[in-house]
Amino acid sequence: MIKESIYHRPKNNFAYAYDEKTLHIRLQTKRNDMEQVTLIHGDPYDWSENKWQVHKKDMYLQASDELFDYWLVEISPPYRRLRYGFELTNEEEKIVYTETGFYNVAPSDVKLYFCFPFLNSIDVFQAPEWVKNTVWYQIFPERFANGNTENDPEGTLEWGSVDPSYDNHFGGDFEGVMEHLDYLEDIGITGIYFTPIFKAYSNHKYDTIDYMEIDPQFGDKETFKELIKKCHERGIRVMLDAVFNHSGYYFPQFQDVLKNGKSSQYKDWFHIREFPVQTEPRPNFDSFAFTPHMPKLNTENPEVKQYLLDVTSYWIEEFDIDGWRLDVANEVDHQFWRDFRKKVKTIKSDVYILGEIWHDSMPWLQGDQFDAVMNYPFTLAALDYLATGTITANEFKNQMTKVLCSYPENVNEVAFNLLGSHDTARVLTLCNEDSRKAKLLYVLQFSFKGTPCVYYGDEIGMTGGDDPGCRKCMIWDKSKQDLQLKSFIKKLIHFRKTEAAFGSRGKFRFMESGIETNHLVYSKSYENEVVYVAINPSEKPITVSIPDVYGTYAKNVWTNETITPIKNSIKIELGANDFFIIKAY
Ligand code: ARE
Ligand code: CA
Repeated sequence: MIKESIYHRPKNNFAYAYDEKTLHIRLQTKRNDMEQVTLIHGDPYDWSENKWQVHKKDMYLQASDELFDYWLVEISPPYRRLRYGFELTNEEEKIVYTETGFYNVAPSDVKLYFCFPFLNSIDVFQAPEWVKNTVWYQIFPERFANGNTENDPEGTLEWGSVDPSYDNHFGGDFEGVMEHLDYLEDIGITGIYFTPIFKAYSNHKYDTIDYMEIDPQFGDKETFKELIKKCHERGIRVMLDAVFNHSGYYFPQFQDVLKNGKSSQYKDWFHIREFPVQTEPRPNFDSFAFTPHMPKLNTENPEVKQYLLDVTSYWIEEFDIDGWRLDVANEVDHQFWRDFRKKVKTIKSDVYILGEIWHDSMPWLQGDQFDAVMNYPFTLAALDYLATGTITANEFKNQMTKVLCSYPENVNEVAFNLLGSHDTARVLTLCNEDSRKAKLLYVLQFSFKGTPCVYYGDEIGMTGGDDPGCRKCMIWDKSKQDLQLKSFIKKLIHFRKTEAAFGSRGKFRFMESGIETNHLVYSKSYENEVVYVAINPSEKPITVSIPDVYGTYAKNVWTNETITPIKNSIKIELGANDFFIIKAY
């Protein structure tokens, strides 16, 4: 037994409250090292005849990556307290692992065990329920649709006449979005994420001038109110971008510091390292990525905090928005986010809080800060596997297993799964414009654990490289839209809504990742059904077998064909660059 590989630590992704009654306990062991893992557990105060009363429950192998196996068990301690350890068995030996180390036999002293002190309801990580059923659509407002040329900024170019550059404008606005709500509703979209809409200098609006004003190029507050109302009438939620890490250069408070230096009343609103303030060659104040256009806000300063929390409440109270996406969330202090969450949830308890973090985000997902993060590790791995082919099916499986096992299951259920955004090259471009590859990516995205988001225009096959290439004007001319791709995505969205196991409640499990064939098979189960998904990105047809098929009946949900399992298994021919989605029940 390789003891060095055995790892567990309570109160994070290894031991957490799944809901008000249930704990999940996970253990990591070296891959293929254990035959069986059993949880030894009891209530710390449950003694009888001077003996601590212990019970046992087998854990199941939830997933494996390149190096490790991850075991999981669900348990509902009657008094919500738990002391526990693990009994590990392989053909060589049987040992017991607890907080104090390894033992040949289970120690009788409760003090030596791991401790989950109490399952307090208020501490349970709980994202808003509606998020699980949401299909997001990301809109970069300056490029979605121009509904009113009167608010166009000076120098606005003809819609789509040239490629986007760092500073050109095309006049997109709220009226444009309103005109196309039918379009969004028809595809099945139930949530819109808008990149920033507050008054700012640039075309992307990440350099805020006034957090209490709508940028005049998008419309006014009345129009925005109307837009929200119209969205809500159609069952579409609205999420805004909160750019609280930094302001813009033309934020009046920063301008005051530029003007009055040390004597400015706002000098502590930022992180100025020395006076006079200078921007060249590098700013002598903290900013986003060294750009002088985005001075970092001092969110530790109570005045700044109050100001930003007022902004937060204002847009919820007055406009009834449903979510905040937090820009550069990981560079802002945790204390700020804790207060932010309290504020948001007291005003409207089911507002969704989504952090923009590209890396491991466990510290923000403990229930006291965010409801989810943008799942860029998924984006990157999915694109590497299916778009550029730089990793194999097996590497994809390993990478995603690692990601999935580094979070609680209730966190994974609401992960924000995207294939691209205004910060990345477009999916189709990364697929070398091969829409067969893009379709496989959508199958993966829509069946994966978490909630999907479509970046505007991807659904009709728009192309574009890295920022600013990925911010082209939406194509509205139907003859230039890939309508086939659009109906493909629409069908997937439909399945998410109608097939329970396909949606985010389904329990996800990798089944196969072909070493030679490079194909991937996984399943999702929910209540009385299991959905099996297979993806074959290779140029060769393959045969995929699914052993131990669940239930009695099976059906290919994509083609509606009935399938008859033979001796409990299914064998299916899968063409090159093809997929299947089979439901067994
Ligand atoms: C513009 C140009 C860039 C140029 C930059 C230089 O487009 O090519 O390098 O200027 O100043 C906004 C605009 C951008 C603009 C930027 C700066 O949308 O167009 O760039 O402002 O003016 C990291 C951060 C993450 C951040 C990304 C971009 O962690 O928070 O970088 N994303 C948000 C928004 C952006 C926005 C800003 C932040 C600033 O979504 O749109 O940019 O408000 C790895 C790293 C990540 C890194 C990621 C992407 O994975 O680990 O940390 O994200 O790559 O680079
Ligand atoms: Ca306009």
